[in-house]
Amino acid sequence: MSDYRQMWEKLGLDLQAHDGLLEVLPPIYQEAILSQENRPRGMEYFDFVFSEIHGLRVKELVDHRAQGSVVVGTFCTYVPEELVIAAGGICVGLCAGAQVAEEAAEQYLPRNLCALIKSSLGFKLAKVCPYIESCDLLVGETTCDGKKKYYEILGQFQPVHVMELPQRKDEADRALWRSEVRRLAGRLEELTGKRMEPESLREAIKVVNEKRRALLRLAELRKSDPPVISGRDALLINQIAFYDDPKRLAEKVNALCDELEERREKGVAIGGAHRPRILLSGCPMAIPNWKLPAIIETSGALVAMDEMCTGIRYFRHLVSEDATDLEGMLDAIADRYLQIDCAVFTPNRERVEHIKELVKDYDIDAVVYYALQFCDPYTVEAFRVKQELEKVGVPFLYLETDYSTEDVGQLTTRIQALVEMLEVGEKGRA
Ligand code: BJ8
Repeated sequence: MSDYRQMWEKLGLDLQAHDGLLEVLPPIYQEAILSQENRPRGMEYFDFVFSEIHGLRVKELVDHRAQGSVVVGTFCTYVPEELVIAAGGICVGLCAGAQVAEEAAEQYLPRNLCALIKSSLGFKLAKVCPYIESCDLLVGETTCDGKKKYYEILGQFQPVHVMELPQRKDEADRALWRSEVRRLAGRLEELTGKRMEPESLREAIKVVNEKRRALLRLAELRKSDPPVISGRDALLINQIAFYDDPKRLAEKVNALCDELEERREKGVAIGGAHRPRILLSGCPMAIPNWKLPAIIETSGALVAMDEMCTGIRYFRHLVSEDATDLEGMLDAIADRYLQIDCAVFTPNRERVEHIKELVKDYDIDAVVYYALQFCDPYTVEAFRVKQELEKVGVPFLYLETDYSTEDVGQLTTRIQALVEMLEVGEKGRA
């Protein structure tokens, strides 16, 4: 990593603060990820990508820009990465998953705001994120109120384009969203000085769909029992999918899936617990937020699936590849993204139905609901999810937390109690 100091300096990072950040990451990674037993060989690539998190990939962004192309940063799965790729750009997810410069962020933001937003601003203010500093444009969206207002502040530091995301899915909303997708395409054309060509957009749709297909293939393999991959490793891959090169990522995920299929055939399972099988549902978990999955998987359970934006919500729907002209492709992109069932929508029946489907498909023993403190959409929607799961007799554990480690003991106690309860139930049925 030391070879990159000049690059970081040029990007305007605070080298001392950045050194501090790079020192704390390896031990967290060791404890949450590398300590697992019998991981698939294919995880080596993702370990390498993580080890180079502020190195090689950032260098690729810098080189890309040196050739006259752009880098665009996003904070939400509603922002269509196809458009960025079609504009010849690289799209990187910027959500942050660690407590950084909280006090500095609280100069701009209220204390009672979710950790994800506070931490994203913290990384910017502390000048420790080479990704955000590499961006020519940040694309925000009107999802929750906190983010909406946060983008106004972020706009004081860097160019920000905000997409107006409707909160319902009626025809008028679809029309608005389709026009917003075109407005973003226009903004990217302005940024690059080039028209968006149908061939580039067609290719971009294919590239992102291929990434989604690979992630879906991996998700399918998580149905295996005994499990061939842990929830933590699957989460790491999903987190990396937000910033790695999409073609390379798809290739590596597919190679890993070949290995996992072989493992399944031979009955080779991961070390650690295989049951109870947990569905994690709720807010996204950005790198390096592995707190909850690590607690669950060291408490004798397995995270078999994640119903979150750093899980299946990110890649579940594909963009239709049927359209032949630019307008048709833009509509297909808008329609695909409007299918996402984030809790900011009302009504949001699809999400509850999807959770119930996942419970069946992944042979889930209990749902652990992960809400970031002060996140209104997900904390409020938890009630509906609980109600519906109770009707079908699925155990539900609601956990509200943030990025600190102060509540690890308390969370562990609650998760262990759930695991014990499920194990007793299992014995009772046997
Ligand atoms: S599509 S989940 S990435 S909005 S946790 S900032 S909602 S207060 S992250 Fe999200 Fe897009 Fe939805 Fe996904 Fe607000 Fe809640 Fe914070 Fe959140």
